[in-house]
Amino acid sequence: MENVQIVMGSISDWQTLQKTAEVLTDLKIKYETKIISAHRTPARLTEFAELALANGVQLIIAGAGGAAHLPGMLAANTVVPVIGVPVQSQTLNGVDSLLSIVQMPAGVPVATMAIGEAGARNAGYLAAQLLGMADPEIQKQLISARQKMAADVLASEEALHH
Ligand code: RP5
Repeated sequence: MENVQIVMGSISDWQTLQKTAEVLTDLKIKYETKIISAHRTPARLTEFAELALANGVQLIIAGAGGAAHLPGMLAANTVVPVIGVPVQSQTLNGVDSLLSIVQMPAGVPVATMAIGEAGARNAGYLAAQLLGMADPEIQKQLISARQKMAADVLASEEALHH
């Protein structure tokens, strides 16, 4: 059974991170959600990350906005892979979030997605692709999701002509 953790910095990030959850659900991958703030609950962040490996966590998907230190600080405290989702902030449109998440020093990577909803959805797909390397059932789900995407494009073109 897979162990994927979706962690967000604030309840206000859920609007974005629920897109990750939807993709994982579509692909029949179980996940847990947590709200852990790098700035408001720093001790909880350290504890969660330090225990992640021992708790069997396989992947952490972390979304935050603004001074988005959550994904990087989780990555700093564990060798479990971290996928980062920059939440679109009000003031700087998420460029602040993106740069806070992507510019990690060598040795402590965060696999950083695009800003906002597309990034949140891709975090789900990337998690599935990584888990799929050791799980043929997940790979099957991914292949049929890709086929559906392609079929939707053709159907949209068809609709254009009518
Ligand atoms: C970050 O600050 C959160 O990830 C969120 O995106 C942003 C704003 O948080 P709230 O003030 O809405 O709780 O910690």
